[in-house]
Amino acid sequence: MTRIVKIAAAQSGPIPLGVSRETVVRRLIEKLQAAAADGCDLIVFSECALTPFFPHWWIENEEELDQYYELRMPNPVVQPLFDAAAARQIAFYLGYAELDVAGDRPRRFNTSILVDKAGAIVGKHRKIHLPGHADHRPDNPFQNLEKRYFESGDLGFQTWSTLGGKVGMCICNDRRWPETYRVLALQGAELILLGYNTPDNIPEHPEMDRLVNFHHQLCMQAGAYQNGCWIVAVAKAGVEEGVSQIGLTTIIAPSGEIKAQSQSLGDELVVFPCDLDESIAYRELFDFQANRRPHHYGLIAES
Ligand code: ING
Repeated sequence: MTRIVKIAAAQSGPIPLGVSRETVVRRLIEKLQAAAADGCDLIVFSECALTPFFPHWWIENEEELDQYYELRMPNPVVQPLFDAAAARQIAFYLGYAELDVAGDRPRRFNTSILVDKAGAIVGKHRKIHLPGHADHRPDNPFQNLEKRYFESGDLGFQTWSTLGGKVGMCICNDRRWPETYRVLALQGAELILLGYNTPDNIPEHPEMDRLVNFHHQLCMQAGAYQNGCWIVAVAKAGVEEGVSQIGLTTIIAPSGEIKAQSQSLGDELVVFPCDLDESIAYRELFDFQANRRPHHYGLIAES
C-alpha cells in the first residue's frame, strides 16, 4: 500500500518593508492556486511568511515592533488564504509572528500552524531554538534578534494525525538540533514541515560562510535518515531588506536523499509526491523500541 501526499514546498522571494499584508497574502494565494491546480494535497509556506524577517534589524519602539505580529489566527487579512485553501481542499503550513495577549502579559512567539484540507487549524508550533542575540550589534551588517523579539516556544514538539499520516512541525533553527527530529519521531512523525529565513553569511563566523548551504542540508538529511521521516523545508529566499538569504527549499525522503530542490531565489514551487510508507523500512533499521537503549547512554543531566 502507498500513502502518497503530494506536497508543494512554496519558496518565497523577499518581502520588502512596506508591502501590505494583503499583497503578501495575494502572493501566497497565487502559489496555493498553482499547487492545487497541480493536484497537491499540502502546500508549505516559509517561516514568518507574512512579513519581512524583522529580527534582522533593531527596533526600539514597541508599537513599530507590534506591526509585524498577528493577534489572532485566522484574522481578516489572512482569512482569504484560509478560504482559498478550503475551497480547493488543500492543507497548508504557515509561519508567522504571534502576539499572544490572552494572558497576564503580552507574549511573542515565532509560530507555525498546520491547517487541514477543510480549513481547520489542527496544530500549532512555537519555535523553541532561538538563534542569534538579544543585544544590538551595530557593527554587524544585519542583526538576528529573535532572542529579543520572541520567547522560546512553550508547546514542545508535537505531531498530528492528518493527510493520512503523522505530521510534525518545527521552524528554522529547530532543524539544526537533532532533538527536534528525535522527539517528533518518538511520537511517530512520518513527515516534518518547516520554514526558514537563513542568511547566506554568519557575521560572527565568516569562516562558515562557505558551508552555509552544506550545513543547511546536512542537518535535515541526517535528521530524515536517522528518524525515518520526510522533511519539507521552505525558504524565504533572496535579498530581503539588504540581507541575502539562501534558497535551497528542499524535500528530503526518509532515505536522507534530496528528492526535489528549488533552483531560484524567488517565489518557486517545489513539488514532490511523498510516499509516507517509505518511512517503514527506515523505522525497521532505526527501530526505537528494539534498538535504542536510553538507559545505557549514561546519566545526562537535563537530557
Ligand atoms: N535563521 C538561521 C537558521 O537557523 C542561523 C540562523 C544561521 C543559525 C546559520 C546558525 C547558522 O537557519 C533562523 N531564523 O533561525
